[in-house]
Amino acid sequence: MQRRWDIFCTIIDNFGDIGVCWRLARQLTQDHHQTVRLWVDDLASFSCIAPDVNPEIQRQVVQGIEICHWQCMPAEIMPAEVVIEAFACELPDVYVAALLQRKKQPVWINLEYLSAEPWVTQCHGLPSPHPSLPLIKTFFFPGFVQGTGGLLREKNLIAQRSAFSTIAECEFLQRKGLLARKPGEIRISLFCYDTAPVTKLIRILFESSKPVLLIVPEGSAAGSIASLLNNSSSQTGKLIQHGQLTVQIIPFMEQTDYDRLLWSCDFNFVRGEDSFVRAQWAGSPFIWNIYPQAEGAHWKKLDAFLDLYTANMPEDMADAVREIGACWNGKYEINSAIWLNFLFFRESITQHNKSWVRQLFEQVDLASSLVKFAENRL
Ligand code: TRH
Repeated sequence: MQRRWDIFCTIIDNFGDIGVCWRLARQLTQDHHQTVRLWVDDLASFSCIAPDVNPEIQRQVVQGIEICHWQCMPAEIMPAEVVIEAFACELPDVYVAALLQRKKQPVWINLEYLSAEPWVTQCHGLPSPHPSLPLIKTFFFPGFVQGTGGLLREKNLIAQRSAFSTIAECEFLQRKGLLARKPGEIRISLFCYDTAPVTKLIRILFESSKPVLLIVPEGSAAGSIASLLNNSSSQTGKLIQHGQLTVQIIPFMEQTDYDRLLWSCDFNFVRGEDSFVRAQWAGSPFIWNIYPQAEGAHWKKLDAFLDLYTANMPEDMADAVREIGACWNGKYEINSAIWLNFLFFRESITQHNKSWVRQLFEQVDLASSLVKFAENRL
């Protein structure tokens, strides 16, 4: 049934919150024919991943989704039938007051961050009564296993991925002004936090026996690479050459183009939540820079994911994956041997990723889980 959905997103830092909400909004609209209104508190950041969004316009329709700035919520707001509060952002008081006026309780979902930790299956779907009002929220946890809400995955993902032939890749590279593929070259995309040992990686890549193209979106990693290579500017479009290594600094891409960038690379360094999931759909070996949390809470999260992901790998391959993951997140120092060991397993990791994706496909995707959950409640 076509329902009305309100998704609320505050952009705390970075792009993960809006990245997830934007994908979810598009999947609910395109795959499930739902009517979606997306409330965002920072349209300028949003427009970095969705350039069709005009940060000057407080209320606009993009790809069939009504996008509203939080500030433009009228006092007489009519709430939707399904309300998603993304990542525990707090709904505006006026909206909560309007929810109370509804004859039928809305389906109010608190969409949580992604984690592979075992407790997620116990908390997914738990009710959370409002402390003072007769309203109930439900915790919805994305995840990698049955008993969670699943992962964001559009219906035509596999079809699109398979249609990304060599010709489609060449067209994409050309359209984005990216260097064409050279024979024998290793292509790497690099998206990471400031804490990642980028300069160490660059020194390792200098020594590569094969040509390496490192594609880096503009930002602080690009800046530190440019200064390491004695290049005064990290302006976009810039090519920096050092031995076998070429670095191409690129502007931030529209989200679906970023997905294609991941498809076109042999290795993807990704971070946070959304690019991390997209690297898994892309299928090439990936290295995850996890969002650092207070008191090292992210280590458990990293281990929980690696436990699941490496479960069916031979031991030496699992060790290589674990080792580079630990180093990239700052547990030990990364060095050439660790990188070369990971590189050695390139083909087998790619094969493993195919079965990993098949395993993930056995789960219902997040948007479908949400639609089903809402429909059962309404
Ligand atoms: O930006 P992030 O670091 O987001 C993080 C995480 O979500 C983290 O869990 C959360 O706590 C924190 O934000 C607040 O990384 P993430 O999750 O990969 O999101 C980046 C988004 O940006 C993703 O949707 C992909 C998109 N993107 C583009 O659209 N174009 C680009 O060129 C690049 C590099 C990314």
